[in-house]
Amino acid sequence: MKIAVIGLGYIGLPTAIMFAEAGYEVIGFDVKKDVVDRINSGKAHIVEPGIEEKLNKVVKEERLKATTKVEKLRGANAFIICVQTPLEGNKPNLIYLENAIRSIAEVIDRGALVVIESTVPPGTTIKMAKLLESLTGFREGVDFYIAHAPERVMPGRIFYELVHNSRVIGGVSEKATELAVKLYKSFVKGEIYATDATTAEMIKLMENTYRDVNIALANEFALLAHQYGVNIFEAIRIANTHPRVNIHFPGIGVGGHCLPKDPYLLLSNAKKEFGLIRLARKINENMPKFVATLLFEALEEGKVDERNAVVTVLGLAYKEGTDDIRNSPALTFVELIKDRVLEVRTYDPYVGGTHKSLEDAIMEADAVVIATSHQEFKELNWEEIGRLMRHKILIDGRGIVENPPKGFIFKGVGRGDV
Ligand code: SAJ
Repeated sequence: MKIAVIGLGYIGLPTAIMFAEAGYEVIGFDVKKDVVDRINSGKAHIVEPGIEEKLNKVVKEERLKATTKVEKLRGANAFIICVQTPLEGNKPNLIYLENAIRSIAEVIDRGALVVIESTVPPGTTIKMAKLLESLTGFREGVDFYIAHAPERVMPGRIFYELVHNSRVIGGVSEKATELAVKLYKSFVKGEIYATDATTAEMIKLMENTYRDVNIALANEFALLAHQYGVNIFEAIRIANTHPRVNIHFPGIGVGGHCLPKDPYLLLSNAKKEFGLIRLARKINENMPKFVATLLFEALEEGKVDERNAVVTVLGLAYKEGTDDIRNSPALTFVELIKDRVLEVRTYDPYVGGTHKSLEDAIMEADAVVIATSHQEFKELNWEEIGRLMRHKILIDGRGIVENPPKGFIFKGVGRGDV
């Protein structure tokens, strides 16, 4: 059986490797020639633990080949689409997905299965089925089958999670669901839940929207805590001892390639306007601005003229332990303050930044702002750091500093108690 994987990025490449390891002949397609050349030489273009070794093996054994030529996909029994579905001005751009369907239309044989892994607005898989029908004259459920099988993995744990996470698979026709479930069972050990295509699309988007809305609630609690003089982290910790309460954590914002985008995908095909999800997005999008306010208040308290201030931002990644900076609130924060202060320095042990070492980054700085909760930052000795700074101002955008360090002007998201 031959499987074509279209889009060899963060999800497509690991998925292609899993199918190759499961014993299929896999042909990977990408429009980027440099990516394809790298893969064919056994080298990955993405960072993920274990990927180099696995890729090298399947390439050497000729179980995975990459190509930029649609023609090479001919004869595939299944097409797995893993292309990006970016937002443009809060509206999804499905051009990459449509291009993938157009490519498939050129080479698809009767009986083949098409699986969309890319995150898409509800209703998209059915639309793509219709597009493929109009391009080929084939019929879904008769001549070809199409299903949605959203990915659920977390970067850094992809190979473990691809195998062990449970999955949702929904076909346009029942036969499509059945064929897709059977295919994924070749490497998925977690439970596979079968449903229809639009339900599967909604489930994926609901999962990330649930998280986004709950983080927005935590952020609103944090803003309230400033008015009531409360340490929100203490309050959340105790509230979460209630058996049916699970409040998320407030912070400088919500980044990554999923949470800031998926709520808009969920709303994009809706006929009516809905308030809660959009409001939650706005609350989260506003958090970098709130942290900037804390910074400028602290500078004023410390009698530091903001136009002369040197500010060091610790962390650029969107979340701890990763080098991923997509939609990172740290970047938004830097943009917000850079024209108001003299100098913004950045340091991130995973990403890099303007300074290579922490010491250089904080030397003679007036203020430090924590924007990512990397473990390295949780272990810092603030009294030592304070000795290197020109002014001791610390802004905690991630709630990682429990006790305000001595001699500092300290402010943090949700730290109404200081
Ligand atoms: N964040 C908070 N407070 C919290 C939790 C997270 O401010 O309590 C922030 C993080 O710092 C980060 C952002 O939210 O900036 C997103 O982080 P995340 O860990 O919630 O999500 P992602 O984007 O890394 O991965 C999510 C995951 N979805 C869920 O947990 C429901 C992952 O399982 C999905 O595979 C992924 O989205 C995806 O591809 O959809």
